[in-house]
Amino acid sequence: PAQPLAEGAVLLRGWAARQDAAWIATVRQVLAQQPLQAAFTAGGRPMSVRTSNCGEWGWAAAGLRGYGYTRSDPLSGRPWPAMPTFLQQQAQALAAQAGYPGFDPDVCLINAYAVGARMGLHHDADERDKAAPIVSVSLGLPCHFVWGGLQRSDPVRSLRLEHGDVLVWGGASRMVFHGVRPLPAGQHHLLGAERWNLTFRMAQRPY
Ligand code: MD5
Ligand code: FE
Repeated sequence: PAQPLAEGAVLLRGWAARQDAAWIATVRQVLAQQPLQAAFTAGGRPMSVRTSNCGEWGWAAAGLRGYGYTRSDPLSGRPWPAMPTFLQQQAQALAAQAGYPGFDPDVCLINAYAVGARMGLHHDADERDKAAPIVSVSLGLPCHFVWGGLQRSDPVRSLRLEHGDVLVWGGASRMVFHGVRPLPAGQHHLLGAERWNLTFRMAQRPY
């Protein structure tokens, strides 16, 4: 059953675990076309998370050249690989389950965390239509996810996200500040010492 975590935010605990082999095989196919690569902050420093994308658009952080959604990888110049049908359909079904019918993502951003990798507190503001939710799927090692309010200075809550957990962020929760604490060491039977997070977004399409 769907648990509301906050207004507009729905936790579907373990919903991607039942078909985890299909999720992982499909992501590996994307990574064969678009390998994980380090992202760079606006200041030019490498981030600890490595990223890939599939879909019409992708999110790229190319350091001094800025960051945002592009149609092609700024490093290779090649268009992002298409979003596999399996990912598109799963993301739509998960969003509908959370109360967001009509979700039609044009981006799947893939974040890969090695042990120690983290993501600082931020909110996701580059998408055109903030009415569209973001569907987040976690695979592999568990992490400590933190999320707060609409102000950076708001107090944060911590949530352990495990393999197969799905979070749908919409409505009043769409713009909350969030981050990921440094990934604790461990071994996952399918992903080894890594965590993957997939975020499905409507970056340029209207919702
Ligand atoms: C992650 N990724 O675990 C997280 C999961 C990112 C990112 O934060 O930007 O790639 S997505 C969590 C998320 C997305 C949109 C809104 C909210 C959380 N939120 O309202 O807390 O790699
Ligand atoms: Fe984010």
